[in-house]
Amino acid sequence: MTLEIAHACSANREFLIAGHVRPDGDVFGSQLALALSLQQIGKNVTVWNADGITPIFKFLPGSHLISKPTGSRSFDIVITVDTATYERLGSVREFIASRKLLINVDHHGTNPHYGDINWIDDRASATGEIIYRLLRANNWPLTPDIASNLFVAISTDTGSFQYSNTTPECFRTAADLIELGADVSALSQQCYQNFPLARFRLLAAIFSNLEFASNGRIGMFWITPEMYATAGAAKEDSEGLIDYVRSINTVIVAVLFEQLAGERVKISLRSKLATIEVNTIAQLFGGGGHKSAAAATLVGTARVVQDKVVSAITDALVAAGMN
Ligand SMILES: [Mn+2]
Repeated sequence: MTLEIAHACSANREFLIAGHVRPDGDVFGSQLALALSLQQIGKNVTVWNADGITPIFKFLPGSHLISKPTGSRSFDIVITVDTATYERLGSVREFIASRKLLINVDHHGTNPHYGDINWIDDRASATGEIIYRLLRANNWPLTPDIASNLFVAISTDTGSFQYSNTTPECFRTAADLIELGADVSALSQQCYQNFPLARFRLLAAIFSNLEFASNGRIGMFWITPEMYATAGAAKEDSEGLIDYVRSINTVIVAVLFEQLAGERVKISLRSKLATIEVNTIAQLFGGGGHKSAAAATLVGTARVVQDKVVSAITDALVAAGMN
């Protein structure tokens, strides 16, 4: 796979690195690491994300390279990273029709291989881990700035090396990245101890409206546009709040219901147990993701959606021997 990608890259010059909407540390870290490395071998690199850069990730080296799509352009190669479906590129899709080749690099097992070349490895802790292998295999530059981006990609996607995707390979990669110049303490402070107060106002609102089902095994909460407004919070301020709910001792599956326009509800699912695979549950509703973290979007009233999702999770809990 690396050979195929290396060959395609060496023969071309105009690159776009794109990633998914509602961006996270893995997508930004992967986008920037790849962009900085390709720039150093003389490529023209554009980096687009439909949502632009999130304030908390502005510290990432090279973050100024990230912009929202600026209009239709002609690219030789479009590389998507960490993007489980083509739709997840959001508005970027409208501007990349003119391209020779689409390369799809991702670690979501549900990825339908929408690229011309696909490197999908669901054993990789983060897409950043795959990008690291790509750079290493091709002998492309791995500067301290690039290592820092990859370290953040892996750290954030593993919940700071706590989730079940934290493999020996993931730690080996992280160790290499530290040797290459990633500053663990400085990067962790930027990622985990640098949130605006509005995020905690949102968290307070969430915790005063928690709901439980299945003897506390399912912990769930809603986020509405009104809650964002009252807290003075931005969309990205809710990123990761679901982890607080998962951390309650009885909870095995945490669910976030997010009210979108037009009776649409986005659900995010997190599982604490290997036997409860939430991507299978998300797929019932047309979504996807990882075994321990997945999402889907449903249409319906709040009550109907919540009942459907709770009953699907309850079925999974019963199937795993819990009732
Ligand atoms: Mn990821």
